[in-house]
Amino acid sequence: MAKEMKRIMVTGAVGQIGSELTMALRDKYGSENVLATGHRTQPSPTLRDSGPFEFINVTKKETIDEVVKKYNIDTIYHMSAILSAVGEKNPKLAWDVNMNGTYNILEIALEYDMTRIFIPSSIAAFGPETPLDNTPQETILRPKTMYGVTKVAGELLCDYYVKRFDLDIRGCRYPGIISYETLPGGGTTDYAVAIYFEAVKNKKYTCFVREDTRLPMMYMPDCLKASIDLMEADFSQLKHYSDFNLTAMSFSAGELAAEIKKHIPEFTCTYEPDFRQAIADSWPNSIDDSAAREEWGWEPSYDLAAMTEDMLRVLTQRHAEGKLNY
Ligand code: AKB
Repeated sequence: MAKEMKRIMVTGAVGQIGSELTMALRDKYGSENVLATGHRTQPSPTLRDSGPFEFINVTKKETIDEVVKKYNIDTIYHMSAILSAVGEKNPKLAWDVNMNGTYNILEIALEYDMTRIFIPSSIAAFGPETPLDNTPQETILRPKTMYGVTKVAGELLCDYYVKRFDLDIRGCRYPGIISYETLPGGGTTDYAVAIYFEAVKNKKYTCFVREDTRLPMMYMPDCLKASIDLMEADFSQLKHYSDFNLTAMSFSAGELAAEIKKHIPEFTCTYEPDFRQAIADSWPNSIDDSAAREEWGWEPSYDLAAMTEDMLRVLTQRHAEGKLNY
């Protein structure tokens, strides 16, 4: 009989995914049962006032230990990470936060005999030798970024703790995540978020990857659904644990700009690739996520058209009210 998730902690709760995931978990499991934790960035008033919040440093195990004890935590969503672009600028920091942070979370999970742990991976686990189209679940994992290296090592470490220590750990390879609430910090897929904000604000955008750059992507509501559904799945039915391929759509930067233009005809996009082009080129065009569909019933709701309509509806309204924080 699976143990219940009663007291949840989210690390990286001030980040792009963590901030919205915390609110979704508070809605589902009760605000007082979901502890949001961040490093240095101040939480938004919504995050801070809707439930408990603490500052921790995932590279310092004693700071995790303290809040786990204080709040009697039995479940962790470990969302804090240094993303691909920042990781290339500061590989040492990426290793420290992503590897030592993950190791500390796993050791804490072991010490406190935790119910369940979620540790996401990313399409960054793949590399240029991986088949780029419809990338299979089981495939070559030879990333060329430090972020990717830590994601592959993280997947292996999680599987080790499942097999060796009987822990319940789950995770998926997130594609680029698009959202309007909290801006992403330092990833390669950030252009697919920035383009919407710039289109609404300035009617033009200079994209840092080429027009034909195609990557797997997902809208935030699907990302939240996937993260919560995977944690709710029957562990005994899973054949994979922490490395599920996951996707909702794939589009090129040019196709994204064309979709926005359908709503904002005067919008123009120019392309000035920088160092992030090489990272994008080393990642898949599209993903085969049939293992996630078969093992825990994954099915996305948003495609490019539906996501664009929703993103522009919200951002346009915020802009009109003078509330577009960008
Ligand atoms: C990044 O671009 O680094 C992230 C990711 C795909 O994991 N958004």
